[in-house]
Amino acid sequence: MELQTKSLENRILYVRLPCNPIFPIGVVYLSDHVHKMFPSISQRIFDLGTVPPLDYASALDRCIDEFKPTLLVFSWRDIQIYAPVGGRGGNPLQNAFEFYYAKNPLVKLRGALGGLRVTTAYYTELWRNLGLIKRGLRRAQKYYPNSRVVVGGGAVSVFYEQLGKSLPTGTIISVGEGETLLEKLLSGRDFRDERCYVVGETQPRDRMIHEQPTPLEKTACNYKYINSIWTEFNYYLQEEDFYIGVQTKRGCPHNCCYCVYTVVEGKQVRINPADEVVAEMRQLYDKGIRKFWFTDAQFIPARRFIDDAIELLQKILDSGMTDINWAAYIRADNLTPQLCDLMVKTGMNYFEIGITSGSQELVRKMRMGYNLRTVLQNCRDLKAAGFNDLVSVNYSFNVIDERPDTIRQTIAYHRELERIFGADKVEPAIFFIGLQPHTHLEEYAFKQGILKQGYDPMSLMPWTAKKLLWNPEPLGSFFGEVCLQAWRQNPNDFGREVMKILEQKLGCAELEAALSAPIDSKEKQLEKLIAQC
Ligand code: B12
Ligand code: SF4
Repeated sequence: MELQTKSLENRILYVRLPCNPIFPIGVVYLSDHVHKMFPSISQRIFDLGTVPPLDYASALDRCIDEFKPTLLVFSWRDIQIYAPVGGRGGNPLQNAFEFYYAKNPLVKLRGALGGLRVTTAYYTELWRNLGLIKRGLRRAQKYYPNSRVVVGGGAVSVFYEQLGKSLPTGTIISVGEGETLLEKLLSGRDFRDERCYVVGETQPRDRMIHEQPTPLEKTACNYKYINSIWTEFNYYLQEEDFYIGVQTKRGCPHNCCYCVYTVVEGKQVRINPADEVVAEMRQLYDKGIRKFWFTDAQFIPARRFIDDAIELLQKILDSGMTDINWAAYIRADNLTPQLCDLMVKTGMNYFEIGITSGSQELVRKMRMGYNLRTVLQNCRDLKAAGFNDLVSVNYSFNVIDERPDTIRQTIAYHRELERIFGADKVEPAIFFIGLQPHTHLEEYAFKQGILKQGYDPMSLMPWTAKKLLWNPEPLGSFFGEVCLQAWRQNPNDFGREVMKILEQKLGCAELEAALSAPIDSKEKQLEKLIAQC
């Protein structure tokens, strides 16, 4: 039954703000949900991820002139990226490290110039996106003076408190999933109990991001409908290498000290019914899609969700979609031989394990809840089940209490993963943790006096960025130099080169040392300090 809308004239335009062409699953799910609740509302999706930069403004104008929306839903995916990847203005990590740590003044200068370029690109993008939101609203108000704007998406969820300062009065700023907010807004109900606030009218509630999202039973997205409101949908169907997003659950129960997913999505894991997930994949499959990314914060968040993963994979297999590939973030401590077997049979050809360190002691200090011995055993099971594809293992050195011993342990651990999967199959992805608001790491940084309350987490000014790009001394300069050496020697295989240099400089521990982590009194004190955060 259709819910009553406040105004029957609602015309909703979903604008995915400029972004690398990752499938815009967020706006697809939102528009699908709204259509299921209010089938008579007109909707359109406009994805700036498929538009060349010089045309952003004019293409947005054209779309608004044509569609004349009463409600603009802007979806903003990413703002801040600290990883060893080529960003839009160059490699942000490399530039930052050249600027902070290079001994050679010319390299330092290059880093400064590169950093300036990245910083300029960052602020240009930020202001450009804010400008697009304001421009879109002004344009829409020419047709309907009461047109409103709502903004949400991954980037907004992280920086919701800061963004309010730069958006027009009346903008609704949303944290996390937006389905129920839109539903309430469209039916004229009070929506302020959702995780949102209205610029100029309300302030974000204290710890709003920690509030639980409203429960929602997800059904298969109706792609026939999506196709009818999104002319550029085919863009993502043409290239074979796109992994199309499919969400199988929401939420993560863990507490990893640097992670904000667990608050954005909430700690309560909500499983989408397996039949609905398969029905959604089937529609994409029938359109020729063969690659899927399960966009869950974690595909198997804890052992108690193993049966759900088994049910889903078994149903995918039974559906006859046997020539697909899929990828996901996998907590590899939650595998069983049966699950491994199904993962291989259903075509998992890439996964990311975010263990962050190969030292059990540090993994525990970061509150990650991983047992590294179990991870190794499960990886052996996966290999035995026939997995012969790529694994990306995320390491972030220097997070909490790193020292030469723990680095040696991480090397030992990584070498063991290489023995299991093959050195060419295990890709060490060296991330430096971008310190994010609302995480335990942020609290820890306050307690340690590294950050002051009221700092701007969106700032990319060198003095703030150095703190947010977590790499504190005494090991900070050492890692800086190791990374610079790796970029010099082998920029195309950065992660493996970092591991090689670290091993040359520090050696490799016995594997057993990496896996066992006796708690000493100093550690107890540190854990107490983190626990207080
Ligand atoms: C899966 C994932 C990936 C996958 C994506 C695979 C794929 N093919 O889709 C991979 C691993 C490739 C990836 C890569 C990156 N990612 Co990522 N990724 C995620 C993750 C875990 C889920 C995103 C997702 O698709 N969720 C499912 C969909 C349905 O949700 P959604 O898009 O967020 O939309 C919902 C809500 O946001 C909301 N919503 C969305 N828009 C709007 C608009 C309005 C008005 C409203 C009300 C609501 C609303 O409602 C939607 C439906 O519920 C998030 C973290 C998280 N837990 O959210 C990070 C996240 C989106 N990624 C992020 C980043 C930074 C990146 C990288 C840039 C990292 C890097 N340095 O390399 C790269 C980008 C690579 C590139 N090529 O540009 C950040 C972005 C924020 C930021 N820091 O700026 C996030 C939020 C993680 C974080 N906290 O830092 N990522
Ligand atoms: S890092 Fe992964 S396991 Fe840890 S809280 Fe975040 S999503 Fe969950």
